[in-house]
Amino acid sequence: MSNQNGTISKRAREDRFQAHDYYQIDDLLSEDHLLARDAVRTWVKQEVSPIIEEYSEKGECPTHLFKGLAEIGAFGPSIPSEYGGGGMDEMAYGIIMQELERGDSGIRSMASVQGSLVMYPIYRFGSEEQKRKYLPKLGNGEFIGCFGLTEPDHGSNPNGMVTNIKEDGDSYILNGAKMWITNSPLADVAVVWAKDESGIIRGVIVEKGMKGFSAPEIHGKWSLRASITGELVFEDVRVPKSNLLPNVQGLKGPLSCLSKARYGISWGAIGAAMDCYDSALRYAKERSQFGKPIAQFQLTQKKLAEMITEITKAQLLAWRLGTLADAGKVTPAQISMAKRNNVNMALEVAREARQIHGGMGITNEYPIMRHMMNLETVLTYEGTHDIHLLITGQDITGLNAFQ
Ligand code: TGC
Ligand code: FAD
Repeated sequence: MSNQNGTISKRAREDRFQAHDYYQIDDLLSEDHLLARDAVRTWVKQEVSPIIEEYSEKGECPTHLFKGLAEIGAFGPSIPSEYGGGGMDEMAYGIIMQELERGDSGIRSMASVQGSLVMYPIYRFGSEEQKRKYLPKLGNGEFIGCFGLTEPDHGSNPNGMVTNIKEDGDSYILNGAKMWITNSPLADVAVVWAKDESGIIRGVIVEKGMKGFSAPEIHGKWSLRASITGELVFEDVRVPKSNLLPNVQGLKGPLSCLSKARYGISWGAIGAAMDCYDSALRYAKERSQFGKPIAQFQLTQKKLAEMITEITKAQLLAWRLGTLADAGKVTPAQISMAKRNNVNMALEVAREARQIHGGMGITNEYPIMRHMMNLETVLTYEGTHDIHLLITGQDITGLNAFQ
């Protein structure tokens, strides 16, 4: 299909992936960060970009990419390599998420869940035996994992969960259901959060094939269509006591995994925004109306100038977050601010980019609508836009709006 200028879509796709480094943030990164960034950028360009529109349209997860993601070190980049991770720092982890989400938020999700929500809790809260059993296979993509926190009636308020475990000899009996779980229909391993008989939240590792455990797919999503989402249903599932994560109790267990994943999302969203900006800038220079390129109109320049300004501010926020994370000084509330700001920024950039593309902006010739629809999920999962505002509100006032 040709666009209104007669140029073909293939060219638009091949030309994408311009670097946008308005404030020379590359100067703040190490050689290793730049190498990781370039390797993932190349992989996304070769493996994701050529297929992603098709998979999104079909509403199908490109499962063959799990192996490639493992090979480029996208699963647990900051988990030590002896446990199957990448052995890199938090900055590198963020940069990798940015490059993956430049391709598609669903591809970044595949990596976020595997690394930050499955490998990380096992690494941080698991026994040595659990780490040795699961982490290498999750790191190399042999196992796919998922993270079950949200329930049908408990999304923003996970503390209200009703999924529960009861002791029975050398096992726990697990009952309940989780909803909106990325990768669940494919997962070999699920990290599930459930209340024990004292009402304390505990983490258990549930394996595919355990009797009474099923993971039906959720259909009908208009967002994150290349990522598979499902439920987790537990009907008297017998889970060996050795599958309990021994080193954490309470809501801070799952929330600290979320901190890790939200950090990655605050970087990832910048990648989606950059891809939309790239496409809009190129289109504005190529597309003429009233005898001149639309990039020459002041209103188009305003849109583009504001887009790159917001992207640059988000990059600086993410970079600073990375330095704080690497110094071990980052707070959950700082991560909330960056997740909320950067995802919202990316969604606004996608909307402006869509306008610049005119009618072409709604087609699959350009990545804009796919990113825009994806970002509606990213704005909601890992804590909604408003929940993160209230976390900031609580942090600065000392007053809890959730009670
Ligand atoms: P609250 O009393 O504030 O906290 C309970 C305990 O947890 C500690 N804590 C944290 N620890 C680490 N990291 C964080 N981010 C933390 N936030 C809080 C806190 O210090 C306390 O510890 P302690 O020792 O005193 O017990 O809890 P609350 O019940 O008032 O809830 C607070 C609230 C609403 C902010 C929280 O529950 C929340 O964040 N809600 C949003 C839920 C959410 O984000 N769900 C995400 C599900 S997973 C997902 O979406 C994956 S998408 C994956 C993909 O495809 O990429
Ligand atoms: P609700 O909590 O019902 O919120 C509805 C609205 O009410 C929102 O606008 C919210 O901001 C607002 N609201 C709620 N409480 C307040 C308040 N106190 N003050 C003001 N406003 C409030 N979860 C997992 O556990 N694992 C996963 O892998 C996972 N993957 C996901 C993948 C997709 C595609 C999607 C869409 C979701 C996924 N989630 C996952 C779930 C996600 O984290 C939740 O959807 C999210 O936390 C919001 O919960 P909810 O959808 O139940 O909305």
